[in-house]
Amino acid sequence: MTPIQDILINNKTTNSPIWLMRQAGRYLPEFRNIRSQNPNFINLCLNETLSSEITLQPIERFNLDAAIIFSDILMLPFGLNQKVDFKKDFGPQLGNLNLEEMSKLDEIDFIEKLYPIYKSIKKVSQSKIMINKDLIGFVGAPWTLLVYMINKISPKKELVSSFFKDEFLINKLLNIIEKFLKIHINEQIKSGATIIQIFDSWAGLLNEKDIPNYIYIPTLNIVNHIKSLSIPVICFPRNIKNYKEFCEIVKPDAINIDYNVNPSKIVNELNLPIQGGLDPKILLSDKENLKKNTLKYLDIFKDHPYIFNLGHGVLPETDPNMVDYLVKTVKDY
Ligand code: 1CP
Repeated sequence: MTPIQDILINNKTTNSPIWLMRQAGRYLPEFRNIRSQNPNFINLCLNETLSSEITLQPIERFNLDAAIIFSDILMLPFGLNQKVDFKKDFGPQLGNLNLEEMSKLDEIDFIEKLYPIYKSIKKVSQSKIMINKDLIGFVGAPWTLLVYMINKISPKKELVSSFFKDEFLINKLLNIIEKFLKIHINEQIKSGATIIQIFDSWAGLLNEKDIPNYIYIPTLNIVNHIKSLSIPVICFPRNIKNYKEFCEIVKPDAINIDYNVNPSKIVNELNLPIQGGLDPKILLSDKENLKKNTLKYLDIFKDHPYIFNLGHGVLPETDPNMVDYLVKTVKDY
């Protein structure tokens, strides 16, 4: 059993495995080299040779316990034939929604469109370097995907006031998202993903009254689907108002906390494995400060099943030497 599975399944507290959100990508020179020759981000995700190579880049460099597949949560709307572009210094830009066409979309066509992702997962999982390590497949949560598909650009800080005006559209779209998320998850698992992480990056945008309908119920459906396949699931409902309530209702196998969560408080409130928390900006400071903050998390969680990770993704300006120092600090603990 891998160190991470030991925590997720047996709730072990004696080891401290580590992987990092956004560990594959932007801050690594070897990634930037590939990226500079591949201006189209979607095509890069669909190039199984390069995407499997990028997935393994951080594993070659650092003593991490898991790889996360190089892909994006917006490959789902892409698979549903909504146009998705990644613009430099702007972020994602989606095209118009054609709900009628989307509701008629055939499962086989969706799988075929995303097939290189699954081939890339298979390739990574067969790599020798992955022995005793997990391969994390992932999806966006239904709510976060709904936000991008309707808003068409990153909502950054708030939703447009008209967001909820067409309830028919929202409910119909949520059904489609849920159906194809399950298919996308099935294919990732069949190809070799050993854990699924659900990213709900915009969970913090909702008022309390809307959280059950847009977060708890749709996420629970996905979590239960993953559990039915006997694969552990980690949820990251970033900036959600109430992590405790989320865990009691959705019951993932582990919860990733963001960097605004007070670790000493949450450790007493949650009785499931916890992942993450460290502010990625700490990696931009110095080694002494990094060590101090890393040890703080390790000390607080030393008697709790804990997977070391960050409270959001590795920032592009991070020095890879700092990541190396972080991994070593955790491994030496
Ligand atoms: O320009 C580039 O080089 C592309 C930058 C990039 C990368 C490296 C994007 C664009 N996506 C990714 C990969 C990615 N995205 C991974 C795999 C790599 C890894 O984690 O190591 C993962 C897990 C994601 C997940 C993702 N994509 C999330 C959830 C996590 C989070 O950061 O909150 C979200 C919201 C996205 C959408 C997305 N993809 C890319 C951008 C610029 C955005 C928009 C972010 C925003 O709205 O501000």
